[in-house]
Amino acid sequence: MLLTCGQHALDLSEPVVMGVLNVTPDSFSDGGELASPEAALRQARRMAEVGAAILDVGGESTRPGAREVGTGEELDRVLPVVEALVAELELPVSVDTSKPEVMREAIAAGAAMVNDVRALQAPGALAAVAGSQAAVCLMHMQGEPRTMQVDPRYRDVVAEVHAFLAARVEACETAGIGRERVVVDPGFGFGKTLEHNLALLAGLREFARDGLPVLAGLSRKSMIGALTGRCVRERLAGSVALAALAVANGASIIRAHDVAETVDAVKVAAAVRRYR
Ligand code: 8Y4
Repeated sequence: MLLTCGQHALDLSEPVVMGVLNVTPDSFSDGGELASPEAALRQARRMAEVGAAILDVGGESTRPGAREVGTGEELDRVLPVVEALVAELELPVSVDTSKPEVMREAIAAGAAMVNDVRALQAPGALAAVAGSQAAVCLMHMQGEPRTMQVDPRYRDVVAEVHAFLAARVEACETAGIGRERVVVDPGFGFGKTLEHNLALLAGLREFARDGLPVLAGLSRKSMIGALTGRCVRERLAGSVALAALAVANGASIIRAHDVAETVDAVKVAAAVRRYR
């Protein structure tokens, strides 16, 4: 399976790792250490060296309870990093944003993918991607980051998330974004209880069956905290275990903070999946 990703054709015949590069000063996983483009670039080089296939640059914190960021502030954070990464590295660069203006500017700066936790639902977002060759990751979220973890409810979480994503894939096709550049993502932790997250991971094959690449973002998330009692900086083993399980259940792209460890987990899980 090949994903059209701007100038790149990303080979997904084997699952790959997307490295997370936060450029938010308040990012709770990196404690604001990555405020400067230079620091982001150093970390990006390291991720590329240890086997990341794609890098995801995000300037808007979407953690539960996070405040919203203005367009100007997000552009100031993200654009210098996207420009530097595209200039120096061979890998496709993804921009994590829901804002059409940020999408357009990042794509103009060379971004090869838009990773949108709001699945291109903002007015103008479909058009911002349609007029390019960029790929898009359509993610499911119930509610908005500030309040999404307050009593999320589903009748059948796998069926509802699947139906939402199918409708967004269709909206993309209607807007001129062909399936060869679409990735789907159930959105672990985005308006989901532990039980919802487990149901989605167990049911991930349902999503992969449609033939589109499935992205899973589980790295350091609160479901690991709920299952192990561990704080964010102690969640590496849990994250790696979930990455392997997601691959076993059909995921093609694993979004992760700890790239080297996740690349190994993805390789062993892919070997087992291939054998099955
Ligand atoms: C510790 C560190 C605990 C980070 C939680 C978190 C996804 C995503 C995020 C995802 C896609 C996060 C931008 C949330 N998660 N994009 N983005 N899929 N496509 N939380 O699962 O990493 S941010």
